[in-house]
Amino acid sequence: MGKSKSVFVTIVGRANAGKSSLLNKLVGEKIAAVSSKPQTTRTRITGVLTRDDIQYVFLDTPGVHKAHNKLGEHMLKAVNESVSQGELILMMADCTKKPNESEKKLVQGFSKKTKVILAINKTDLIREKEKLFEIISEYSALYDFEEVVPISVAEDDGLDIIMKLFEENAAEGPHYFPDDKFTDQPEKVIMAEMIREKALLNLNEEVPHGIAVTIERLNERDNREGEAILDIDATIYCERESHKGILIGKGGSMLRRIGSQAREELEGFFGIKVNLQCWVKVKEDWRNREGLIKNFGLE
Ligand SMILES: Nc1nc2c(ncn2[C@@H]2O[C@H](COP(=O)(O)OP(=O)(O)OP(=O)(O)O)[C@@H](O)[C@H]2O)c(=O)[nH]1
Ligand SMILES: [Mg+2]
Repeated sequence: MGKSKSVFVTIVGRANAGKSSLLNKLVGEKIAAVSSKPQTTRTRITGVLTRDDIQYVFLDTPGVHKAHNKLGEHMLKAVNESVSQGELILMMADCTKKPNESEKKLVQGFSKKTKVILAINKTDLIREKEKLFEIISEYSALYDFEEVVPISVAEDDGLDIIMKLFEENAAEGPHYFPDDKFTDQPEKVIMAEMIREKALLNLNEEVPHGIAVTIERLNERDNREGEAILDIDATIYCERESHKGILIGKGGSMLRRIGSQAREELEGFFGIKVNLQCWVKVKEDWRNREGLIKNFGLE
């Protein structure tokens, strides 16, 4: 064994670039919710990977966007705080999109002493190399990046290159987390996020953005066959009475679908049979109410 080393990598970028997908891939566990809807991630999520003597600590952050409510402002604050603390930043872009205003603002906030690597993701979606070069040069004009690396998280392409760059930036020092730990997310938060992810997957337009999930009760017991079962009671909050109807669906079909997809993932992750009960409640316009944002742990 060599000397103990660690490196902190803050992952930032536009919404939907694939930041959380990358976090999950690098850590090797599904710890962050992923969806095709922008603003999936709402708080900073820590993922940890310990390989031999090096501990990599990845900080996934909400995608930068133009905030339309108080929750959006909290999300951007989480990004700005993470950026100012970061030793090393991995900015993620989407090779099918040109830089937007939020990304321009983001790079302006980078401190001169922080190294920033740019990963241009989703190269699997682009056929002509010319297009990729165009995007690379547009981003390179925005900021003096240490390195620019085209990657595809979906196809596991280029991830070895960025890992190598992280490794080169590891500094001698203690491991900040136990070597077998892979996230700082409490169990209940992981559960709630799995349920929210399934809601995002199944709902459209305004409804998914106004969803919040809380875990009300957890209880482990043995069933009659002596098999361990985890009872989970969850509340899914939405913003309007009309959204509640959509969330429950015809004869409860939508809520059942979300519940059964979530249960399957929960069982796989926690390695135990799960009995999941989901309840739906309305909290009018909660994304603009500080008290509720705080209650949902999104402050
Ligand atoms: N084709 C393709 N899709 C990808 C790739 N990486 C991620 N995606 C998809 O892009 C979408 C967004 O992924 P996320 O990981 O949730 O993106 P994010 O940057 O964390 O988004 P926010 O949390 O909203 O900021 C999902 O549908 C992913 O499956 C990739 O390399 N190729
Ligand atoms: Mg995310």
